[in-house]
Amino acid sequence: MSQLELSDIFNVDREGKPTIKIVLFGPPMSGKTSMLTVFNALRRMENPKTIVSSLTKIQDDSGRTVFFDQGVFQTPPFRGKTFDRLRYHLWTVPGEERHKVQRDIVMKGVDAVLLFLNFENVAKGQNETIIAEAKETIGEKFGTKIPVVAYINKSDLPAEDRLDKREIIQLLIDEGAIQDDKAANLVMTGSCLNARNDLVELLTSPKREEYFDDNNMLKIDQRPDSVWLIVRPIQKLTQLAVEQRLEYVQGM
Ligand SMILES: Nc1nc2c(ncn2[C@@H]2O[C@H](COP(=O)(O)OP(=O)(O)OP(=O)(O)O)[C@@H](O)[C@H]2O)c(=O)[nH]1
Ligand SMILES: [Mg+2]
Repeated sequence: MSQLELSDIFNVDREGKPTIKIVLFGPPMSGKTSMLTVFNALRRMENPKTIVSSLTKIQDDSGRTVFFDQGVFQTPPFRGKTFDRLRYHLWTVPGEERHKVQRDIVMKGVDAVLLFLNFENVAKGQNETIIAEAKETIGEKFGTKIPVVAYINKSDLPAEDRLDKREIIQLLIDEGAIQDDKAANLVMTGSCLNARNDLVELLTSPKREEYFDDNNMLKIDQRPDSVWLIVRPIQKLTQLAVEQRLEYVQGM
């Protein structure tokens, strides 16, 4: 089993590269497009070579997603080895209720789902609806063959404007999205707004040389904590997807 390559366990794209399709699935205005935008900015700042194709968007004039946003990124070379580089196809869905058909289309061929929830008080019902819809769309593979991680966005909001995290976790458990004993590992929180602001601050800092190397790239050890928080859910999903496939291959 030690000779297994990523291309043995993931689909390969037209160029023969192993790919993983991750969909950010969540209610309207939760910040899905914002997360993809921050992710794209981060890749540009850290290593533009890891951007395979820039964000493609189908949006209306107000920036609402009406079909999808998509960006393709790849993992950097691993210590110069000829290691299969995994390509991430990150997709967002349009959260508005009326765009259910588009959501169904975007979910076709999904490998892993990021349930992208909203901390805002007013979003309680929308979070509930979208979790149920994700489960219904994917069916029995939900959370098993297709791994699921939950991310609750807008943690920057003051406590009185935010939902209770424990209640959201309970909802995820009740809906069968996350198992009780795994909730601590699979439910994450963060703020795309903070991540964006912190990146802008680095770019405009008078102490730029502390953060950027000689090639003008952001040093990875200078990634702000807020940015780590929004990268983590994607990392976790990738890890789960790899583990899930290895188990599957080994069980054959
Ligand atoms: N306070 C706060 N606002 C945020 C955050 N992330 C995004 N927003 C704001 O939330 C609004 C919606 O963000 P989008 O990224 O367009 O949301 P979306 O989920 O793509 O929305 P749809 O495409 O309609 O489904 C915008 O006004 C963002 O600026 C966050 O972390 N905190
Ligand atoms: Mg959007």
